Amino acid sequence: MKLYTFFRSSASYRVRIALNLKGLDYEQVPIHLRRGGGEQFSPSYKAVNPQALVPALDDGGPILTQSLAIIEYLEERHPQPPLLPADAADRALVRGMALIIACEIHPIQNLRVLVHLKNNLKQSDDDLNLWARHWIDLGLSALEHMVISGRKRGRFCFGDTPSLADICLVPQLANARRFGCDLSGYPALLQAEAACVALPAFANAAPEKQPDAE
Ligand SMILES: N[C@@H](CCC(=O)N[C@@H](CS)C(=O)NCC(=O)O)C(=O)O
Repeated sequence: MKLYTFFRSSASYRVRIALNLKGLDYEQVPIHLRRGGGEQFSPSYKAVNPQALVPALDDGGPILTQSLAIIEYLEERHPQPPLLPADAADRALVRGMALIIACEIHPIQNLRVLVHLKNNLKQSDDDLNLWARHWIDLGLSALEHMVISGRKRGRFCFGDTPSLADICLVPQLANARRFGCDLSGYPALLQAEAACVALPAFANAAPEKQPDAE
């Protein structure tokens, strides 16, 4: 299996965690998102992913893109250990938590959005940070509430085993710290993060542990 990835990319980080939790071997193909204007825009990478985003997964069939679609594929092909609960309503709750991050937080402060705000809309670096922190805080506040009031309150976001929600949470918190967010208002999320990073699958997926880390 070949994963097109960038060490600091939180969407790639999600897939690395899922692969590690499933105990799957994979080769990393680093795509540097900054070097030379961004290797994601090279014709050779756009042939892999026309969206010019990482991650992408080559498992011998069609190239797969979109981190959550990739993780759901891994879940179907390699069901153990499960990353989603057995009950349909519980699964929807966990997917809902993951989607708060993957749909409502991450895309609004992704690299290309910030580059557009800066280069074309002439916003300052300070404004960019304020923008990112605003959307991160809004999403994390909702997620904190969902975790605390969830019907399976445990060590992780949902219950006592890591799920798709935790896979999205840990990279998003790392990203939040890069933008200088104050995370002290999210004790339940920090507790889930601590439980996650104690597991080698999460620890070994961390940006600083990757072969392309700078
Ligand atoms: N929804 C996509 C998001 C992928 C994405 O935004 N990747 C970022 C890195 S985390 C990227 O490649 N950014 C390059 C750019 O913005 O030019 C997914 O979950 O895979």
